[in-house]
Amino acid sequence: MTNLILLSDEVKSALKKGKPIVALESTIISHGMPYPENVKTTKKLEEIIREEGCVPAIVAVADGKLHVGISDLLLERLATESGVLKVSRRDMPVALASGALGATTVSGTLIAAHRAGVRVFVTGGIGGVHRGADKTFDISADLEELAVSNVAVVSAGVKAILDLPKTLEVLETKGVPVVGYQTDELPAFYTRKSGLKLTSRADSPNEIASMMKAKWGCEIDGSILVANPIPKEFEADSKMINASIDEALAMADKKGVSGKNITPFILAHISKVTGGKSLAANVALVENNARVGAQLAKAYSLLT
Ligand code: PSU
Ligand code: MN
Repeated sequence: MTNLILLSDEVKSALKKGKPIVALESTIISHGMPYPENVKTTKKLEEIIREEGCVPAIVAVADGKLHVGISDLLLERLATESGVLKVSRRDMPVALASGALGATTVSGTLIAAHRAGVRVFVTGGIGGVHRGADKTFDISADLEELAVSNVAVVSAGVKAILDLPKTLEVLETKGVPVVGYQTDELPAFYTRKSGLKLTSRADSPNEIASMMKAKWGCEIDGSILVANPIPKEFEADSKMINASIDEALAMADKKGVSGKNITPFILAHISKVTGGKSLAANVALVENNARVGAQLAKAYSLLT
């Protein structure tokens, strides 16, 4: 593997011993949550993953390297510094060559996890086809990377800031199975239901692990997207969430926010409008994803 990808000692040793590893993205730290909730939540995710017997591996760009597993100091920098780059596949060469500090999106994190041989990645929600994409052509690079990375991604579905039916269509085209975890429906991030039926469901981590083994065993490259609904007790009120999404989208439009800035802008605005209620839901759902992701990594390591 290239020396541009730097594995922490812990990740290196886990890979050698066949100990299960769970990758985590860093855009959620730098651009998805405010300080100090971002550090607190990340520490909690790492704790959950360790409790389940796995090694957590945060992915980020720093000092010209793509890191898999980072120090507490680097986590603190990602959480507090301003001007941290948001790194998708497009931004990776620029971020690496400049030596800047960069937070990896789902697509940037998949690039690292795939190459390092980390087969499970936990996040909140993936990027997808934006509403109005027929005019803007705004489709997240996450979908392209899911198509080619041999990594299962555990998410709480797709956030309703996006066009959910179009996102499912593109995932089908790209050959990415979306597996409902203990559900038949695509969850909508803050809420458990979107009204969109999925074509596959799994009720245990072992079932998903078998799908991973089957897919990659047939040399079909690409991800399996696990859609794990937010626990009922943390579900947000869908009326409040939808109203705040509409308001955030209108504000982004009015201010002319576009490109890579639009998703962070909308997330921050929703959090502001809901008085932190959306943030609480966000924290709860990623923690839930970390638990399921770690169980999946364990199940997969026992199968292979
Ligand atoms: N969706 C969320 N929360 C997030 C993101 C998406 O609900 O934090 C972040 C992820 O890092 C994702 C990125 O990969 O936004 C997608 O950005 P874009 O829409 O610019 O592709
Ligand atoms: Mn975009």
